[in-house]
Amino acid sequence: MDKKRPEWVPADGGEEFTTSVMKGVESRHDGMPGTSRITSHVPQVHRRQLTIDEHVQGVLAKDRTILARTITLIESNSPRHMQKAQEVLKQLLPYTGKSVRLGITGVPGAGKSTFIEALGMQLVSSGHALAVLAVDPSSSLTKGSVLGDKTRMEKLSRETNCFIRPSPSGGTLGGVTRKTRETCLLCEAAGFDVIFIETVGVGQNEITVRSLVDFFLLLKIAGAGDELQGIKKGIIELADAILINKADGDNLQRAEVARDEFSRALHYLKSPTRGWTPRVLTASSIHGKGVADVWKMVEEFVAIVHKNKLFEERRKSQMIEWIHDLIREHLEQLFYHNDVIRAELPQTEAAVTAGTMPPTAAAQHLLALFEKTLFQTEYAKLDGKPEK
Ligand SMILES: Nc1nc2c(ncn2[C@@H]2O[C@H](COP(=O)(O)OP(=O)(O)OP(=O)(O)O)[C@@H](O)[C@H]2O)c(=O)[nH]1
Ligand SMILES: [Mg+2]
Repeated sequence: MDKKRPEWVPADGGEEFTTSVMKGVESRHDGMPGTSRITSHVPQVHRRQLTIDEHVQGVLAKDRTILARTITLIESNSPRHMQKAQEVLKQLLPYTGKSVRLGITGVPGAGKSTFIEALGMQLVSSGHALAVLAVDPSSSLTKGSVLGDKTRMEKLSRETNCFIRPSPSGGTLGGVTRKTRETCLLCEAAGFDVIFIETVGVGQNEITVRSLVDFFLLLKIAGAGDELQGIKKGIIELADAILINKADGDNLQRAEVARDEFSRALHYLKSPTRGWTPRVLTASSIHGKGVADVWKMVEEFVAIVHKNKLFEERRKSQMIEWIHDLIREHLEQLFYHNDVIRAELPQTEAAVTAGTMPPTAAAQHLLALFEKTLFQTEYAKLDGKPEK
């Protein structure tokens, strides 16, 4: 079958862009056979790749198309694109850092997108430029919610001062974190002063998001039965605020009870942010009630963390953490993709489960083997090279 690649795939993009688009039915919108009336007159021009300078200047000029294409570039896993993306980012770094990054997480259906639409509309109308990055929209739990998000943020997506972008969840090396972090930087350079990162709360995600944002907001719904679960998992400890959403209709009273319960629970927990006491609020995103209070709280928070220097400090330590995350991931990949390790791992695991080898000895054995293969590769590289 004839397959066409999406328009954002660079002309000389290789297999690293695995997505392809199937050719549609050749008929007009009225269902009659023939070429589409809308596109028939448009010449099919293959988009050429932008230069580093065009990426940099385009992002700084707030050109949304170029911003979108630059995000696509940083999302690519091809080493050549990664190198180019790094150069673009390097040049944009001096323009980054001036935003408030808000992480919004909660179980599927908690109302994250609805809340973002409500708060986002308020922010945009008061002159803010807002970027919304929806991480993990294709998570196994919420398949296909990108489409849902588009409709739920319908008004917001039409605003010129708002930029909505789903961040892919898959990929190797750095995965979500690298791509989302770098997308944040690009959005900052493009002048967005508020960045929302929406993610489905499934444990690990919250920890990742915490390491990306200045303010971490946990969305909850009353009576979902997971109140205590959050406390047990330690997720609540990461939150700068908890918002009990859907505080409307029959649910209002339950939401208020939940708010009081959470407030009590928070009282015994350590705040994730020095100088700030986490709060619990209620809101009805669908009716826009209580939404403005969330932003007032965020502004109060930002003033405090700027004053006590935590804002800068946290951003710096997040970047240091980022380096080590990348190194760890790279080493892990090298280890688990190493042929010798792959061959040896099953029998070592079997020896441990059979009780003939202690786990520590097993790990030491595999690591020693790995180190040996690394050195062998290095020696092999030196072989045949003339000595200087
Ligand atoms: N009654 C009421 N319903 C709400 C409220 N906020 C959201 N909803 C509804 O809850 C459903 C889920 O809302 P979303 O905003 O898509 O939730 P989400 O957390 O983004 O969901 P995922 O992206 O799938 O994880 C929708 O049907 C919304 O209309 C609210 O404040 N009150
Ligand atoms: Mg959503």
